[in-house]
Parts: sequence; C-alpha cells; structure tokens
Amino acid sequence: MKIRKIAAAVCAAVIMGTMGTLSAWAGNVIYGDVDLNGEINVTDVVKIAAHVKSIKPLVGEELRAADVNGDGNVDITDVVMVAAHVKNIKPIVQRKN
Ligand SMILES: [Ca+2]
Ligand SMILES: [Ca+2]
Repeated sequence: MKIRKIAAAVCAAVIMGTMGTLSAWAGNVIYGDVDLNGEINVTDVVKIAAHVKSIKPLVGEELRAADVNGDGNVDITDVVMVAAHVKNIKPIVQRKN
C-alpha cells in the first residue's frame, strides 16, 4: 500500500510539473521580470539594458517579459519603466499576457 501512495505522489508531482511547464509555455510572464525569477529588481534592469545595447540579446520568454509597455519593441523606454518600478517611482502595471 505504501508503494502505491508513493507512486500516486510521484504521478501527482509529474502532472503538476507538466502543468507548470505548460503554463510557462502558454506565457504567463511578469512584465519586467526578464530573468523570470518571479520578482522585478535591478538584475532585470541590467538584463534589459544589456539587450538594448546589443551586449546580450534576450530571447523567447525573456524578450517578451522585457517589452514592458507592450509596443512590440524592447528599447530604452522599457529599461526606464523597469528602473522606475525598482526604485518605487512608478510601478509596472501588468497587462494580460
Ligand atoms: Ca527578475
Ligand atoms: Ca516596449
């Protein structure tokens, strides 16, 4: 019986993991959270700035999360918006993914 319980727990964990992956794939990004760690901080500002300066281009979800104002481009405006958020000057308003 114990083995069945463990097997059920493992199954549940796998299903949960798959669902988590799918929802990430479906694209629930936090705009401004470019490194996708769940919070918007100075690291994200640095990453967007590096992208804008063509030092280290962002791809995929990171790139999508970096377009904070949703105009289709990741540029200095997005850097400024994330910086303002981090400094508690102007919080980023999350729009629908
Ligand atoms: Ca982050
Ligand atoms: Ca933008």
